[in-house]
Amino acid sequence: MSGRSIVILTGAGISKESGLDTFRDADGVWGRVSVEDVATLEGYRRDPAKVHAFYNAQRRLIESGDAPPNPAHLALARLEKEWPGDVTVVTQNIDDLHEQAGSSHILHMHGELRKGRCEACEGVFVWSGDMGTDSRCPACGRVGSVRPHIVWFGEVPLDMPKIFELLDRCSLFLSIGTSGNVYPAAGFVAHLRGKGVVRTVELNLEPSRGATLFHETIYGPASQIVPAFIDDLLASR
Ligand code: BV8
Repeated sequence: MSGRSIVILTGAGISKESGLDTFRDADGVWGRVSVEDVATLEGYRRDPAKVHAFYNAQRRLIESGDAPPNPAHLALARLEKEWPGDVTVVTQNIDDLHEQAGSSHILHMHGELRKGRCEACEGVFVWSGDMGTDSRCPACGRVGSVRPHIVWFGEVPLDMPKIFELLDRCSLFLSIGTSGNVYPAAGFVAHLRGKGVVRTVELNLEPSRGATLFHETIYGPASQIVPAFIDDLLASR
């Protein structure tokens, strides 16, 4: 199996032990705020200030350093460095904990908290600090057209052609910290079942909606089960 490429899908569960809330757990985000209000274009059009405030609070938290990468993020960065083949993290997460941990081959299919996008010139740019309806686009200078570079429900995820190209040539697919509720990410494992040659492994706190589709499943806190799995994988290379 050595020298073959690996694709790793991550979700909010990998960042939970870093202090970032998941979405659908009992103490999750969607229990406190309405998806329609803050994670849809319609909600943004209805009340942009509310949506900016929602993401500004999350951006402040990751910029504060109070939510550092945990051993699961660090283990994936180690795998990228030591595995004799390509390792790509395809994350649903909008935080930058994979980057902070040292991973460099990362695709943020749902966008990034630390980027903004201009609805006028379509420029995408790094953004730190709060964003608001009075923010100016650093590319075209317009005020009021800057939005979070985040994929809301009903919007097209980023890098899909690249993601499917990587899935179609990988020999190992890991799914870490995701409940398998959101498509198209939740459909990746089903896409791979027809491929035969791919080993698929779910590493999560509890079975996801797609658990039965995986060849192997390992349950427990990511900061414990992911480093252990990566150690075994590297020992077997
Ligand atoms: C699209 C950005 C078309 C905002 C997000 C097919 C069927 C049904 C519906 C659809 C479908 N196709 C499309 C849809 C509609 C929709 C969808 O999937 N709806 C669902 C809810 C039914 N999808 C879309 O609209 C997508 N767009 O499909 O366009 C298209 C498709 C393909 C190609 C071209 C075009 C856009 C979806 C993106 C929406 N934006 N986020 C923000 O982040 O604020 S989604 C949001 O959910 C986050 O990105 C989050 O990451 C993602 C998934 O959630 P999870 O990460 O899994 O988090 P969750 O809380 O659910 O689970 C956490 C897990 O961790 C749990 O299992 C828990 O047990 C575990 N855990 C907890 N603690 C730990 C742990 N694990 C390990 N250790 C721990 N310590």
